[in-house]
Amino acid sequence: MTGWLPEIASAHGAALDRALDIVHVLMLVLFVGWGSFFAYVLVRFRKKNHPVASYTGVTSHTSTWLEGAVAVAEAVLLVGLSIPLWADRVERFPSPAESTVVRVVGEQFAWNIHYPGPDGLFGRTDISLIDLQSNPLGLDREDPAAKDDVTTVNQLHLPVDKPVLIHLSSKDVIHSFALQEMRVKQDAIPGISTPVWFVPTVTTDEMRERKGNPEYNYEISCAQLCGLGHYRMRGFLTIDTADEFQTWMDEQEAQLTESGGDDFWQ
Ligand SMILES: [Cu+2]
Repeated sequence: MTGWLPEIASAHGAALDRALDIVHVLMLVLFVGWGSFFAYVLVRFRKKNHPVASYTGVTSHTSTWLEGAVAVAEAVLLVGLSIPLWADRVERFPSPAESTVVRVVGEQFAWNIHYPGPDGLFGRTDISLIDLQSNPLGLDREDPAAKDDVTTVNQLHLPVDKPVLIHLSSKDVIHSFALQEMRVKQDAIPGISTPVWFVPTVTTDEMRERKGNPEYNYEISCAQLCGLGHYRMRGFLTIDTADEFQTWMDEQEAQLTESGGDDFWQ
């Protein structure tokens, strides 16, 4: 079963969709099964044919066996399918050295993106330095590690076919970082940095071609009702080739030098 979900553009997406399909098939079987049983019972034990209630009730053990079978099927789904899938997400994190590492900080109502720059180190951030217009992340540009850090608002660029390691947090309330095509959805919680990873496999250009829509963009949506402006908490994700990503990053670095690091809102 495909086609009822957004296109898949990450390495683990297909396995996740398969699990979702199987769970839906089981639910469909249960729905039809119990629905038919209910209809059968209504007719079979209608009052007209049974004016007096039976005090012995059902003597066959069929329903016990059926319920046992359902429990076994659910256990197999949980232990055999879902737990291994989940373990794959939480136990096999890529090493930072082989990944594109990014910080994403949600706020009402935007996604702040923070790249460590060529030195690979995230500069210090301080809540007292936060300025909603010029420094929404509170990045301390005096910190040597922060000098080359690139920040954007609602613009996340990532290279294709390379693991992405995102450290997710929030400045105010609980948001949820959702990348539909990547099959990524993770709550962003104030005070907690939550790692989330995936491997994008389809560039934005390839997806535009596939969709026949040259305007198509991957979006970052907020999947947690987080306030009045929740509906407009939308960012954009661009999956580049390695070269395109490097070019984009170089442009950001160049702008940083020009603006002295204050050009946050572009
Ligand atoms: Cu939100």
